Formats: sequence, structure tokens, C-alpha cells
Amino acid sequence: MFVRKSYYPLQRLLRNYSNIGKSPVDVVVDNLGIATVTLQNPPVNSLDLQLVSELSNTLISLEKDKSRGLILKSFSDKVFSAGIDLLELYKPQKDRVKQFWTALQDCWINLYGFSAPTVACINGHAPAGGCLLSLSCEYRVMLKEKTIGLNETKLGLVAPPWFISTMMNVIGRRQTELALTSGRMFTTEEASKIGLIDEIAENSEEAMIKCRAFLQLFEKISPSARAATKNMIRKKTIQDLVKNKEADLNLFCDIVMQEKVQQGLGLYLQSLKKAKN
Ligand code: CO8
Repeated sequence: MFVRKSYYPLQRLLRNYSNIGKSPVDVVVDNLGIATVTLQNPPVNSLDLQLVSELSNTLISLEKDKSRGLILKSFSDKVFSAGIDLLELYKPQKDRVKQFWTALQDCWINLYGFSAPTVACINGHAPAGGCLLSLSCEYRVMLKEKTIGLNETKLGLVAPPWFISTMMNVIGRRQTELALTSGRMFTTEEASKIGLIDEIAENSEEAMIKCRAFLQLFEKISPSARAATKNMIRKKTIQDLVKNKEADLNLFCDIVMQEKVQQGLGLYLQSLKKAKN
């Protein structure tokens, strides 16, 4: 299918228009202080500037309110998140793409460093940025027959060091190297075998029960002792990005603006359309 040059900005506009007035992040806090954060950016919860910024702000507010735990899930049982919105990366305005990447860096810092326990209810496919969000939580429950992984190399992209560390801290260096160099997407069962996810659920109701059960493990643990321990374990990974934010941003912009990368993204976006048709 021939794709007109002006098609993608228009596609973003139309999507934004159809979601007008609706936040891409919904938050419900129960009487125990457990927050269920639902990503709701149809059709596939792609991580655009608005979603990433709102998720980041939500995490800051929940942190301030001393949330006792957080469950991250999708509005749909089909896709947890399709990762970064490729329309943010394809033929971007330099200022916008910079703003986007900075917002993503901040969002990851806020989620990875969230002091209360975090659990991802992976109730749908979780490629790339969707996998990153899941891996940033402390525990993962995933629906059967879905897929998860950091597939950046398949798009001709290079996952930045903080994506890599986030995976490495869960499944180790060897499995991360194998997974990332091949851009492998794992089925739920495969992901479970290598420890990329912790539990499998038949459906989203069961997944939510398992997520809550994980959070209940901390009911009798001092929140401050728990938070300090988590901080000690995660601090270095976070600091590595905090110290290198500017360099990471510049490297990202350089890579994404390359003609070859832009061509690859264009072809990939077309292939998504073809697969659909
Ligand atoms: N960005 C933008 N649009 C997307 C994306 C995306 N990531 N994924 C899907 N879409 C669009 C499709 O083009 C389609 O658009 P339209 O309705 O206008 O035709 C719509 O969403 C629905 O998509 P599908 O029909 O494919 O939906 P399915 O439910 O059949 O499949 C999947 C869902 C499995 C999630 C499938 O859409 C998919 O595989 N998407 C691509 C996922 C992907 O590869 N994401 C990678 C993003 S890159 C990233 O997150 C990290 C980049 C790091 C950069 C570092 C640089 C230095």
C-alpha cells in the first residue's frame, strides 16, 4: 500500500481527536491505598507524549500520596502496550522528539524508582516499550497466549542502556544478550521459563487476583524498610541514567534522525498496516 508523506501526522491527529477529553491514564485507589493504573490509549496503548507524561505525573502524585502498592494494566485484554508510538519517531519535529524522549526517561525513573511495590498485570502483548514498563515493575503476571520482548533490533533500532539494564536486572546478562541481539519476542510460556514474567493467568480477573496476592505479601512489612531496600537495589541503575540523561537524549536523537533509521521506521509502519489488511 502506498503511504502518503502526510499520512502519519494526520493519523496521530485523528487518533487524538477520537480520544479527546479522555485521559490515557486512569487511576483508581482502593481503601487499602492500592492504586490500579490503567493505560487507555486505544487502539494499542502506544506510548505517545501525552500518555508518557500523564503516567509520569500519576506516579509522582501516587508517590506523594504514599500509595501502598501499584498495579499497572491495560484497558484491553489484547494489547498491554505496543511500545513507543512509532508516529512520535517517524519524521518527527526535533523539539517534539526531544520532549518525548525526556518524558520517557522521566517516566521510567519514576516507575523504576517507585517506592511502594509495583506489579504489571500484562493483560496483552507487550513489545518494546510495553516490555520496558512491565520489567520496571517488581513482579509480572501475564495472560497466556500473549507475547513480550524488546524487539528494537528488528526495527533497526538500538535499545538504550537503561532498557538493557532493566531487562538484565530481571533475567541476567546472558539471556538479555540473546534476547536483545535477536529482538526476540517471547510467548507467555517462554517468558515464564526464563523468568521474564513471574506468573501466568488464564484471564484478566485471575491476573488481577494474582497481582493483589503479590501486593499482600508486603502487608506486614515496614513500608519504609521495604522502600529503602528497593532503593538500594535499584539506585545504581537509576543513577546511570540520571547522570547521562543529556548524552542519552542526544544519542537517541542522532539515531532516530538518521535517514536509514527513518526509512526502516517507514517500512515497519507500512508492514503493520499490511498485516492488518
Ligand atoms: N506505534 C504506532 N502505531 C502502532 C504501533 C506503534 N508502536 N503499534 C501498532 N500501531 C498501530 C497500527 O499501525 C494500527 O494502526 P491503524 O489502525 O491506523 O491501521 C493500529 O495501531 C492497530 O495495530 P494492529 O492492527 O497491528 O493491532 P493488533 O492488535 O493486531 O496487534 C500488536 C497489536 C501486536 C501490538 C501490533 O500492533 C504490533 O506488533 N505493533 C508493533 C509493536 C512494536 O514493534 N513496537 C515497537 C515500538 S519501538 C519501542 O517501543 C522502543 C524504541 C526504542 C528506540 C531507541 C532508539 C535509539
